[in-house]
Amino acid sequence: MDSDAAGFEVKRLGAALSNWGRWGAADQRGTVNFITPETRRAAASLVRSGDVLDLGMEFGVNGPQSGSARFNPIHSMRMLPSDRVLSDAGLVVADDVVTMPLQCATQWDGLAHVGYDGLLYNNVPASEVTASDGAPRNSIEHVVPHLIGRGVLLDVAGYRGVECLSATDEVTSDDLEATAAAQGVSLSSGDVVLVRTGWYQRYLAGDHAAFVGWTQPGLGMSTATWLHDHEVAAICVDNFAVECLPAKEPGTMLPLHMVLIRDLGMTLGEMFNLEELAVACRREGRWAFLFSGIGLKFTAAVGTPVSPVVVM
Ligand code: UVW
Repeated sequence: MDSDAAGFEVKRLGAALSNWGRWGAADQRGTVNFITPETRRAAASLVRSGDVLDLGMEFGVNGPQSGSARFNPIHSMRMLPSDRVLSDAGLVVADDVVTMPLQCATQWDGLAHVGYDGLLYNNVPASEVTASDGAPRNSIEHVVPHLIGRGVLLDVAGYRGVECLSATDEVTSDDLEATAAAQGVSLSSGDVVLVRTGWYQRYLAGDHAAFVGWTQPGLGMSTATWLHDHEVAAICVDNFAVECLPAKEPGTMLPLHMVLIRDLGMTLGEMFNLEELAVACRREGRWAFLFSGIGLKFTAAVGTPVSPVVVM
């Protein structure tokens, strides 16, 4: 298939799976609408030990970025205890400030992050995103307060019997289906699905260049239909870009981003640490849990850093 044909196929798939208008012409929440009070109550009933597992990176100078347009957080102090004593009782204070790209570490990609043919999710013109105003519609603050519900881990690396998928591996819908079946877990509408490839081990090993490099395992295009049909609320992967890089469709750039974000209205979670979670799920013999991924409500932003957790 040449690149024109591949691009056409990506757009054809996007049109077939489109959720535009499904929750109204003014909707800015997309598939997170699948999470309801009812699905949250069911998720809360999964809590057993109350132990919390941290799925996020620290936001600091040792983050994963290594030379691209994105950089690691720059943290500096605005007030130091040594600057002044504030009261007779000896009160001192410290304040700090961080400069960072919102997409530099564990993060959500929101619905204004990517589009094509001049349009973002739900028919919003991409030209609305401006340097001065950011994204007036489809911005992240409409989505992140609602990202708490039932999470399901699909440990594809574990299912395939490897520590980590190889850099050129693509995760297909058949892999997701087979992993869920082998784990004995069924998907429900409104689930947040977390897919483990093992790639996060590159980050833990200090190989940051590989971790955020442009050759890595991830989801392939066939997963778009699977995610749509299972009414998945959000997808999180332990790699840099959710999808495999480079894409298998010739001449396309981030084609799964295009279809999931722009056509389905799905929020994508990237650089999630699923290592300890996989160990805990295997130990307990269960793969569903209460998940919280409430990020920061940056006004008119296209993404947000997040400190996701699971309550076991
Ligand atoms: C990449 O940059 C590859 O992905 P994202 O923009 O979603 O972080």
